[in-house]
Amino acid sequence: MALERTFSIIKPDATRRNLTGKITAMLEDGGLRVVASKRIRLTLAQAQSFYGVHKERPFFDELCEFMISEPIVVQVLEGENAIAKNREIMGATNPAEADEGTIRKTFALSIGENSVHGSDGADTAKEEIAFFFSGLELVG
Ligand code: RTP
Ligand code: MG
Repeated sequence: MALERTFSIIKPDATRRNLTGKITAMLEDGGLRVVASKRIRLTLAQAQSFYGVHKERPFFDELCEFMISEPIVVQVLEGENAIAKNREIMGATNPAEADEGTIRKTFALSIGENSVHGSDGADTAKEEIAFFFSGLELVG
């Protein structure tokens, strides 16, 4: 299978606890390569736009407020089957349901403050990468 790229966020609950390095190491140990990375602070409008697909959900406002509460680290990850592999390394959305050894089982505080985001498919990966990075910033 060809190399694939996916988009990842290290969320505010994790940057606040200085877990950027530990989480990145888990992604690398799982077989993914960081081909772009930056620490940024989202505006409310950017968070609402990024999570637009969830705007009718009851947790939308809370999610957007959480995502702007601290800086985040956005990354592009590359590897064989990177989208599915990243979801596997992350674990289930709710840490109580996540498998042992996953990022969310290890670090997440709750279903909302769950330490990482990862694209859920090829189309969203492409859109999410383009939302945060220009082609020049992707160094494979
Ligand atoms: P993500 O998009 O962040 O990778 O996570 P996911 O696919 O596992 O979860 P998704 O259903 O797309 O939800 C996006 C994010 O919204 C927050 N959430 N809060 N309070 C709640 O019930 C609730 N449900 C979801 C989480 O931060 C989740 O990652
Ligand atoms: Mg999702």
